[in-house]
Amino acid sequence: MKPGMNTSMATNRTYAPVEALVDELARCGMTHAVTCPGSRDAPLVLALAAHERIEAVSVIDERAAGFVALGLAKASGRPVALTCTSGTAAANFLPAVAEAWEARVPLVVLTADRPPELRGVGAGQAIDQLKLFGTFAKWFCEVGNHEPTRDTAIHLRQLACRAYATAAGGRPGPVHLNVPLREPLAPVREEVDPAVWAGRPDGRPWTAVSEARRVPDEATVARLAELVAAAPRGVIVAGADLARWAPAAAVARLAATAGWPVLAEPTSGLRCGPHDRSHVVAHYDGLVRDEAFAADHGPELVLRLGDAPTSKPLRAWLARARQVVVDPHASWHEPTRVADELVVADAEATCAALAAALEARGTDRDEGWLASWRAADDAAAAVVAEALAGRASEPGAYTALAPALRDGDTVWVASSMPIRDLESYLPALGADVLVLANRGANGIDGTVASALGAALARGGRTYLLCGELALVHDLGGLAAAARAGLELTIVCVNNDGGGIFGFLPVAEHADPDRLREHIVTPAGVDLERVAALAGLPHRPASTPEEIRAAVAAGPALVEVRTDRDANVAFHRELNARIAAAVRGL
Ligand SMILES: Cc1ncc(C[n+]2csc(CCOP(=O)(O)OP(=O)(O)O)c2C)c(N)n1
Repeated sequence: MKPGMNTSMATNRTYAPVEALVDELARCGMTHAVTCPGSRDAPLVLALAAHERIEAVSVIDERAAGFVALGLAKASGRPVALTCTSGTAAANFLPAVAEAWEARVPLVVLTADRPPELRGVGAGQAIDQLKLFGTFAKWFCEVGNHEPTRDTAIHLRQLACRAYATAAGGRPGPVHLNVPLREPLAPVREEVDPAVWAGRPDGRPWTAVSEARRVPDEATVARLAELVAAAPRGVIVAGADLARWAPAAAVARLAATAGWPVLAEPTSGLRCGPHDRSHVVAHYDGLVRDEAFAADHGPELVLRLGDAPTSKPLRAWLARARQVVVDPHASWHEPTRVADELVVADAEATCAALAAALEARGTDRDEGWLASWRAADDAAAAVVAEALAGRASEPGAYTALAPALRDGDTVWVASSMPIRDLESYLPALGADVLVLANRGANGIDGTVASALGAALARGGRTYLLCGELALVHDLGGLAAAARAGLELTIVCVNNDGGGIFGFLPVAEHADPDRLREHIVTPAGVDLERVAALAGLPHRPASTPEEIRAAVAAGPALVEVRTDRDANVAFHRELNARIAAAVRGL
């Protein structure tokens, strides 16, 4: 219970229905909300802030607020409310709502609006908010203005249940309720009968929603078991965000039963954690980059769980293989477009049923197959560890914290090279760490705000790994973190622009001056001043050892300066050394 909070204000005809809506969201299980300032949304904001079971965080900038809600929902796995006033405020939610749709993150977006008579007539702060988020919202509802009756209370309570369940259920994603509000917008006292607005007496939701798991039927399991058993040289690809759909132990058990390696993307939950990692291959990007290894290790079958990893060499290698994709939400996230089969079923249940079926029937295992993957991964890990120690490099900066990570830590990884370097070079770890990234739309926007949301959801230590453009892109997120009193630890590689473009053909073919000004875009921002904005100490560091020491001293913005051209050359050298080591096995 929040001390001193008036949890049921029920002060007037505007607040009473809004409070019923908010109370019902809490009854459904909502624990967090993000609020943005305004007058039109004051009833929504104050009702969320006052509710005893909802932790409300206030963020000034709606673009950052959207990503804070996204980070909260992604890290907690639960729908988070996000509210703002009318007008362009609501439009600033779009990037986060788009990412939430693509990445299947549940949000309940509550935009305050002018009532119908004040729309399209030049009233202040009014834009057309109907279906503002287009196809990115799973469900849109114009909540409307209603008479203050029991019927309205029942309608709103069930609407809240539907909003919560729609965001969380099926293919999870954002829902949008547009809430027109009339005066009084302030909590001035009026005669209100609490019985009119009350929910069910025992705190239950108005309508409890249960959703059956999509457990694969016996025939499907038997057919998949035959396929797996007939392919001793198979692999499991544990892709992005799999941790949200299946626990690592279930996938590890299936891998052990089949005798297959698990190519584990960093956000899959399989690369790091206390589960059995004896089948986990972390350096698959470096391995399949080598043509000889890729050709020798063409798999008989690939079972893909989670979204496809980012690695381009892996995607190309996968496209040549026979693939079965387990897709719990029929999302058709199948960028190779050559999968043989899409199994629409719960990932955890499918792994468990398949493992049980294989254990019962037995498999012809090819022990040499797993051993050769393991040996190659170990060789790659040794090369990477030796190459990164004691020197300044981007892969070294992004993987520096690996030995220092502990159970319960959260790592948020920015788009561009940070997620790619982690995918290529982060070794498998025993610490129970949650690694998160925005891989739905791969934006470099909202990175700090997303990490802030994850930190609020999880507590404990949160690390943000990012390039300096992603950091500068989200100064609003940094200001939001400072205002929320949350001290992030940020490891930021400053390579004077977008280092990723040096790896792309545009770097070879574009006019160098135009490339620099319009594509690489050095920000020319002093990160010491950026740190001051966030109230964080600024600590320059270069080697992994220095980075760990800088981080051990407490929350800070750790700046690692690198050179873009040298970084491209170093990646090529490192990948060549991995290939040479693997060929020498
Ligand atoms: C919102 C958004 N705008 C633009 C891009 C295109 N983009 C991809 S990577 C990148 C550069 C990122 O630079 P930085 O964060 O410094 O990381 P680095 O490339 O140096 O690793 C840009 C602009 C994007 N992905 N998202």
